[in-house]
Amino acid sequence: MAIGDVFEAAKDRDGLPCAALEKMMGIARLTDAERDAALAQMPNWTVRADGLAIERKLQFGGFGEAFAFMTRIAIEAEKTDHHPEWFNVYNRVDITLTTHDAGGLSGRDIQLARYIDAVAA
Ligand code: H2B
Repeated sequence: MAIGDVFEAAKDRDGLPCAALEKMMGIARLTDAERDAALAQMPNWTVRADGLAIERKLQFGGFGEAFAFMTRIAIEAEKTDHHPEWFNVYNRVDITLTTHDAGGLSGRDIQLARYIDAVAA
């Protein structure tokens, strides 16, 4: 078996690198094809102009709702040790996801984006 096949086999059912693989290799940047395949399922997210992050803007009924949402995301971020960059004014939350440890987008950003979509739905 070629080494590339081993990496393929270590991906989870969403095609993202599994935790064991990340532990061995460091956090892998997504290829453009992996990024585009993931984003095809996530219409609320756009790729930042430099290609290194994804962005979504949300609006809520007021500050309380926005902050309650942020609290849920913050708890998940702490659990998974992966944190959003975000900007909040009153009922608006603008989110940028990128992986500092990878210098760009990784599977962790996709996982957090999916969580955010589920909470916002
Ligand atoms: N969040 C994000 N978005 N990217 C990271 O690379 C990252 C993080 N790294 N949260 C984590 C924390 C790292 O700094 C700690 C030491 O595990």
